[in-house]
Amino acid sequence: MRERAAEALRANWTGTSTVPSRQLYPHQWSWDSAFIAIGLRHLSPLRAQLELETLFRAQWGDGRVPHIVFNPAVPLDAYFPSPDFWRSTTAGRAAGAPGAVQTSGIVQPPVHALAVWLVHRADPGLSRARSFLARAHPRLAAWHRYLLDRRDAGGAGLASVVHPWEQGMDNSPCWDAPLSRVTPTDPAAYRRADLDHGAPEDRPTDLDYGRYVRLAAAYRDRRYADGAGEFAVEDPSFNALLISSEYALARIEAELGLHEASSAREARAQALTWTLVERLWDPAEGLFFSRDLRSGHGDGELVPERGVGGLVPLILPALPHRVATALVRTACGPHFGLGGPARLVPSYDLTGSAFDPRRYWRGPAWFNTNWLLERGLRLHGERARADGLRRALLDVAGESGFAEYVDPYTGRGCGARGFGWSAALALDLLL
Ligand code: 9YW
Repeated sequence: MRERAAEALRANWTGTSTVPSRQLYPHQWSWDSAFIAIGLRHLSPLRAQLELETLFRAQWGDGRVPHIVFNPAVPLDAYFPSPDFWRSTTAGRAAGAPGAVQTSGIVQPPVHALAVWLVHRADPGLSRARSFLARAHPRLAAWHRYLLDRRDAGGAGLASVVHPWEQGMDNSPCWDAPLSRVTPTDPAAYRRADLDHGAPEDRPTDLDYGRYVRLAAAYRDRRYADGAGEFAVEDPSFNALLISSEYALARIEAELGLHEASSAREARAQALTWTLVERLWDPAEGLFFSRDLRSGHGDGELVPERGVGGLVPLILPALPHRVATALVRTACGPHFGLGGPARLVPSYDLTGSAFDPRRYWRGPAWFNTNWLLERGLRLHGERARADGLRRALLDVAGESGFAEYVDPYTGRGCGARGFGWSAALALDLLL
């Protein structure tokens, strides 16, 4: 298993970073790279450091870390939207996009400080010799500052996403309501490269794509200025990952001798956890929900769809005990089937009307979200459940050839094989 996972990661390594999949995603993706580095550290701590450093070389002047860093050697039509769509070196200039590389202009979940910390811990000697933490620290601090300041569209302290691609679970039913207000771009205006490699019944629909393209083009045309978009959502998974990375950044600061900054950051991470509970927790449902800031009045409204993102705050150490207990109950109940009918936790409510066991983030199980839940269960003392999930994750990863995502009941693989984070996170759990 270790050898096969290592082989998949070697095959996806470009020399400076790792692609999620050679065919479907031939560039560098932001949160993929963070998860990949977490696995890669067991094979080569140096490569794991380079993976993250390559990504941070594409950081913009305003602090944002782009969701894609394009490989100039890959043909333009291999992935849509291609670099010419985003115009990072022209439209992005207003927000400080780097001139030397082409990137997208939206972001992805901030798993990076957590990855930097775990990569450091794998080989502290190498890390010190290369000043890995000292060089990463200002970049991570600027990245978090961007999210907590410029993306605080709701004014409560949480970061909001301006596109479903930013949250990472592209076509989750959680986005159906906020997306329904967006007029789709005419499909004749672009060509979906994803359908060259992925089965249409597994992928987002054309209607979804039209809306993704409209939102991204509008953001680009505003020269990536924040605050005015049609789509603004406070998401529990995105914010939980940010808070978890704030804790990791506090540890990085302590390691660098920045003790005051470290304590202040840790206190803030705790306060943000309570804000997350205040804004997004639904005690009756025992789950976190996304807040659609553009619906209703003033503060927006919670979107009543049960996505796996609503379980992800289980990774937070300062979660009140009653909330953690309720989350575990929900994970093990009929909607997510952990330890019951589901082999792995699905991306969306098994009983939901939009549930589809094959279609991307509308039901299939993903390895990154299951890895996060395994960590969360362990953190909150649920050792037997964590062990069970770890075993299932390893079995399904091996059987499916490190599939991109799987049917949550049968574990049957869908999408790409030899997928970057699936191999990396299996490797991480093996050790
Ligand atoms: C796409 C690369 C990315 C992931 C996202 C996933 C998908 C891109 O692939 O988005 O074209 O649909 O939804 O989370 O980072 O693996």
